[in-house]
Amino acid sequence: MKKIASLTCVAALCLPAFALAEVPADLDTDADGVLTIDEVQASFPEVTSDGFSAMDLNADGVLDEDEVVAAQEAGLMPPTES
Ligand SMILES: [Ca+2]
Ligand SMILES: [Ca+2]
Repeated sequence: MKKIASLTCVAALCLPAFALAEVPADLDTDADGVLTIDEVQASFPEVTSDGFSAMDLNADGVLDEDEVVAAQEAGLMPPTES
């Protein structure tokens, strides 16, 4: 029982951490926490694959929250705050 309780506790602690690392919800249409090029282009058709690659700092093919913030600060992606 003790082990199950501590696992539940860890899971509960992890959830807020994920919530803090969310990408803009209006862009993340499948809500998986990262943006694909399709999701970016759905809102910003002017973003090219080259532009997306420039934003994808770790080159894993998706943008996480840090990369979105960096892209917006660099002017590569328009701000999403309405
Ligand atoms: Ca997504
Ligand atoms: Ca990435």
